[in-house]
Amino acid sequence: MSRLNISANLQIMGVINTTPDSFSDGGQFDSLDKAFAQAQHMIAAGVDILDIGGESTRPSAEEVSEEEELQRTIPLIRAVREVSDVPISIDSNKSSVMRAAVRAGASMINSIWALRLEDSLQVAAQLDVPVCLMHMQGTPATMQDNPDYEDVVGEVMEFLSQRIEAALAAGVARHNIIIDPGFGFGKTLQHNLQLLKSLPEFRKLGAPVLVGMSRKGMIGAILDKPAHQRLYGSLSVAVMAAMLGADIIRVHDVAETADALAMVRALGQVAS
Ligand code: 9MG
Repeated sequence: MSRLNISANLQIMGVINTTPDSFSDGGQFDSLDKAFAQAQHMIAAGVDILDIGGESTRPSAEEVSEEEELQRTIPLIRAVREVSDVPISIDSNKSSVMRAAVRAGASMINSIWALRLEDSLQVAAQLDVPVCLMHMQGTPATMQDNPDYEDVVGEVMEFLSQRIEAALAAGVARHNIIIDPGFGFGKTLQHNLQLLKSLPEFRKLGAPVLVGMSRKGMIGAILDKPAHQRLYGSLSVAVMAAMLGADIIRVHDVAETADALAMVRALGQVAS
């Protein structure tokens, strides 16, 4: 019997951040034209889902008004919809932005707050689209000050299990729930590595597992390299996550990740 855990539905989510201060894009894609070009590039490279966000999660990032977030994301969603039917996820924590994004053509919600803000649980239930519930300890502004757990894997699993229950109670369909351990969100390097190693455990919660480690500090801490030099580290952790059972891998470098995951898929298809 094979000990591999490769998902039969392994997918690549491409990060399209429209914030001028996005940590790894360095503001490169801060205009609609540049973000649209980036989306087209990802579509050509075979992306499965585009994740469009208008608010940075960097600790030092400024809060973005609803109006600004709508201006950054909605025209881009509409523009992508005109040229492609690739699934679009809206990375937002404001229920008004979620609603507007789905109206403009998005078909998934990415919630780093696991729908804990405003009336987002109810809105997600009404919109009836897949929703990613992510774990985060603290808030984006303070989460890396002193991440602290007695049992990081147990605590993150317990949190996600409670958020699944809350979503179900609010009327979110079980088949629409995706979970995410939230790499880098209130975690030290050791916490992140423990979570990665324990990824098969998360499948027991009965929902697809999304992971995002691309270009993150955990890679920088190991390689001692800045964000723009973390491609090989990002590909390595994408392959590890795929072999440990992740279903959706959120990345900046879609073409390169597509090649790496094609190799993983080929292994997954070998009869044991
Ligand atoms: C918006 N964002 C940044 N990092 C992320 C991650 O790891 N997972 C999800 N779901 N969203 C993220």
